[in-house]
Amino acid sequence: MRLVLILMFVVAVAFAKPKIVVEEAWVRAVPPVSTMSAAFLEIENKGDENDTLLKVSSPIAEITEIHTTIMDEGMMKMRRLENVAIPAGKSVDFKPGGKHIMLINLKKHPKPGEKVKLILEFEKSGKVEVEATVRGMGMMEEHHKSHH
Ligand SMILES: [Cu+2]
Repeated sequence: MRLVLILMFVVAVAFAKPKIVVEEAWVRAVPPVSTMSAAFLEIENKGDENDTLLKVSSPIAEITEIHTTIMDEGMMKMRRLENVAIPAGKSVDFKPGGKHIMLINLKKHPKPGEKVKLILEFEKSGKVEVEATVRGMGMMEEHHKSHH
């Protein structure tokens, strides 16, 4: 009987964990003169425990920072975030005009159609690697036009 209880406890602990799923990852294509770009994605936690995104890195950038966009006296400004909470059962969007992954001091310029590797590091889930698709500016403009 005791063994059964112990086993049940072990199983319960094993199941109580975050389950991170990264979707819709893309990187903005930039002209060769630009030293920076940004990556956008959607992080979903399908598990039953909270997790936290601690850092992101990419082979194409020397420095990678997590940013959010804020309005300060009518001006759009970017602010660096130390980490981002990914609560259990919730998804967090990184999209233009909001949170994004800043790729600073580009070693390689992302061209439309290419794949860029992003390595996300979570407090509990550890490292999660994703392949982000590079999208061109033209595609961005078309996307904006469709809203007007
Ligand atoms: Cu930024």
